[in-house]
Amino acid sequence: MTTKKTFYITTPIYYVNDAPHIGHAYTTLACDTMARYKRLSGYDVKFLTGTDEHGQKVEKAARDGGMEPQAFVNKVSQTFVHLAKEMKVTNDDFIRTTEPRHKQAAQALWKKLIDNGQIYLGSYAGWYSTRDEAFYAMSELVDGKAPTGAPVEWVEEPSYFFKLSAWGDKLLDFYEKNPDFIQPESRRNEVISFVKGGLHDLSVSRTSFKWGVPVPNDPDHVMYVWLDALTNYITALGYPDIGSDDFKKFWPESVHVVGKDILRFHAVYWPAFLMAAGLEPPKKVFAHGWWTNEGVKISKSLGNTIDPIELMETFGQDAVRYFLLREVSFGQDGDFSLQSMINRYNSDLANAYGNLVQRVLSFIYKQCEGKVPEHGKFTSEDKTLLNEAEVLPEILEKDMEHFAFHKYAEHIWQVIFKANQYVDEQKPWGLKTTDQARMKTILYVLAETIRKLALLTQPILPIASSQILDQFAVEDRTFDALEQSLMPGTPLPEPKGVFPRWVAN
Ligand code: ME8
Repeated sequence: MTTKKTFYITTPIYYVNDAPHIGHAYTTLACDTMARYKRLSGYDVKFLTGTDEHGQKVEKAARDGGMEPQAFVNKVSQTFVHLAKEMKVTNDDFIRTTEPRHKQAAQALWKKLIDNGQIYLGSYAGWYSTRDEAFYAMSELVDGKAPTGAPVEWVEEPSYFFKLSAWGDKLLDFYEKNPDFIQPESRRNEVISFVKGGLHDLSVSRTSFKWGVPVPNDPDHVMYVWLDALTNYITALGYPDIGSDDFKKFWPESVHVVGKDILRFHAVYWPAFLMAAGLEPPKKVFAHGWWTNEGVKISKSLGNTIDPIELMETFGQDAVRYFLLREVSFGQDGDFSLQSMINRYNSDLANAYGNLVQRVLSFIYKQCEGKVPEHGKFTSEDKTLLNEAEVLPEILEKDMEHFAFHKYAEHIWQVIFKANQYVDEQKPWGLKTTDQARMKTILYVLAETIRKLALLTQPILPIASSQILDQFAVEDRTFDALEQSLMPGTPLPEPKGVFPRWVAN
């Protein structure tokens, strides 16, 4: 029996203090693209997303909305479930931190940390930002605010502490032995210098409000929302049952994709909690950049959040995915503008990809009796194009290894542009009456190139790729099929266009 390679990918679990916006959609789409890519490459994949429902910030949002926290989180978490469905995201599970399975896991992790002598009772006196759900040292404040710009308040309360200060050297050692753990590289350096600066013990419980997982054996305390939230990644694998199938299969083969705002929690606190509990840290944390809207930070108070559902209704799911993944290098900040969305759509999707598929398919349908054409001997131009498509999967594998979604798209589009150029140079329609055999060979080369391209665009453009593959009557759609070729004579359905040009009304 051969065992498949496994791959576990997670999004952050999103706070349910507010409706999802384009930033949340972005992380989820990136993970979905990677999950699809790995499945097509033959991996056994688990893809997790979900919602972070405890803590002071969510409690406050519920009270501001005049609702009990449980009723409020039940309602808002559904907007995240709905978004994932609308985006056709292929998550295997959706975790909510108010579920019994999660409460059980978080409390079990707590008990393990107590048993291992990693948590002690003390009292906290310092600054706290509810917006960031983070404790800040006096020295970190900038003009009386958190370094993120969030307001802080003075908090004094009994609190349990995690002995984070004891984990600095072990973390540095771990980063050194696992140079790919934090990506991109620049972010890794930031984390290393933060840890080198010295770690303080971390307050991991609160007593001034109740909306959280109760601390085992001390009901006056609720667990600090980040200790609760980070545990979600192992709850979904069946923790505390570390002998469960999913835990054995997927831990620690895991990648946490997060925004750069929450890297410290994932790259410092989380591996320290896990090591302290006797568990292995995850394989990788990838921190991507921040989206702005027409150059301005996206925020509810500025009223400039972008609703991903509205955007998908206007442009379609595939176009939104393509734009977000192609427009900026994954890891860098990016700016959303409607005009650049329209430009990308028209130049790359309508004019380049859509047009290539459309003109080749309709020509084959009319001139080759609706069947995959026979081909003769290939010329050197034919071989060049066929070869471009043949070597592409290897290039793309490297791109995906580095989470370089923008490069993945760019490399595919280079071949799409070459295929369009080949059509223009070979002029198959001009051969209709003079050299049918050559015309068919050209069309075969194009059809086979498009088949490969459509297999490879599946992770970024799942809907259009599937429509294109339908039109070439392709059955096997895994990346194994990249090794095969179209069978001449295969009947094809009547072609339908993909990506019509976007014209503003
Ligand atoms: O931090 N650009 O939840 P959250 C890019 N519950 N990505 C953005 C973005 C933007 N403008 N805005 C949000 C939390 N994001 C915690 C996580 S995990 C154990 C707990 C994305 O609702 C990005 O992935 O504030 C960021 O890290 C995440 O949403 C923050 O979501």
